[in-house]
Amino acid sequence: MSEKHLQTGDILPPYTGKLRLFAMRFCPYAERSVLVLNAKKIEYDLVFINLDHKPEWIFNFNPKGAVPALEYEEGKAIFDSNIINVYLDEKYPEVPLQASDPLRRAQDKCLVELFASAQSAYYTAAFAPQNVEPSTVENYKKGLDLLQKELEKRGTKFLHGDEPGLIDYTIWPFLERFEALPLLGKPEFSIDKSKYELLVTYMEAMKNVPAVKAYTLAPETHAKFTESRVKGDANYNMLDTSAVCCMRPRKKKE
Ligand SMILES: N[C@@H](CCC(=O)N[C@@H](CS)C(=O)NCC(=O)O)C(=O)O
Repeated sequence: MSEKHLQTGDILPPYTGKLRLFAMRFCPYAERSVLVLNAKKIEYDLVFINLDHKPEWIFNFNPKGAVPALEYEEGKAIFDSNIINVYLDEKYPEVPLQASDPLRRAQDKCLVELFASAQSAYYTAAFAPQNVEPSTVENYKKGLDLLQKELEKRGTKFLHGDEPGLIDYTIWPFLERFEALPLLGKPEFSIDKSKYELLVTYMEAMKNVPAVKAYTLAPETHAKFTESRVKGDANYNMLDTSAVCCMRPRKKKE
C-alpha cells in the first residue's frame, strides 16, 4: 500500500501480482470497492492517488482519471465502483454479496438509483459555503426516509439480509459521511435519532461489520478533509495511511 497519495511525477509502485485498487482515502466510491474486497477477504494492494495532481499513469488504468480502478492483471484494469464490485462478486463467488433472486438484485439497484439524490444533496451541503436550499435538505431527508422504510419492509438487520451485502457496501460510504455534515456547520442535516431509530440502529450495525470497521473514518476526520477541500487545498495526506489496515487477506483463488 502506498503510504501517501501519489501525485504527478511519482512512479507507479511495482506490481506484486495481487489485485490492485487505485483509490483516494476519502473517496466514497473507492470505499465501496475496498469494503467488497475486505468482505470477500481477497488479497489486494491499495494505491492512493492525489486527485488534484494526478500521476500520469492513472490514465492507463482509467482513461477518465477517476478512482476507483481495479488492476486485475498487470497493466489491465476496469473502473467504476459498481462495475468493479459486480465483477469481484462474480469472479470470487465464495462469499456471495448479491441477492440470489434476480428481482431482489434489480430492486437493490433501484434503491441505489433512488438514493443517489441524497448523495447529491450531501455533496451540495458539504461544499456549500453557508446555507443550502430547502430542496437540498428535502432530498437528503427523502433519502433517509427511503432507507428507513426499506429496512422496515425487509425486516432484516442489513438491507441484504442478516449479513451485509453489495447493497449495504454500496450505500454505506455515504451514510458514513452524512454524519460529518452537522460538524461542517449544517445542523439541519443531523440524523434525528428518534425519527430514524431503525436507520440509526442499522448504521451502528454497519460500523461494527469487520469489513467496514477496518476502513471507516470518524465524522470529524471526514469533516476535516472536506474543510481542506473547500478551502481549495485538499489535504490528502492528513492521515498516516500506512496505519490503515486491510482485512487479513485470504489467498487469491486461481
Ligand atoms: N461513478 C464513479 C464515480 C467515481 C468518482 O467520482 N470518483 C472521484 C473521487 S471520489 C474521482 O475520481 N473524481 C475524478 C476527478 O476528481 O478527476 C464510481 O462509482 O466509481
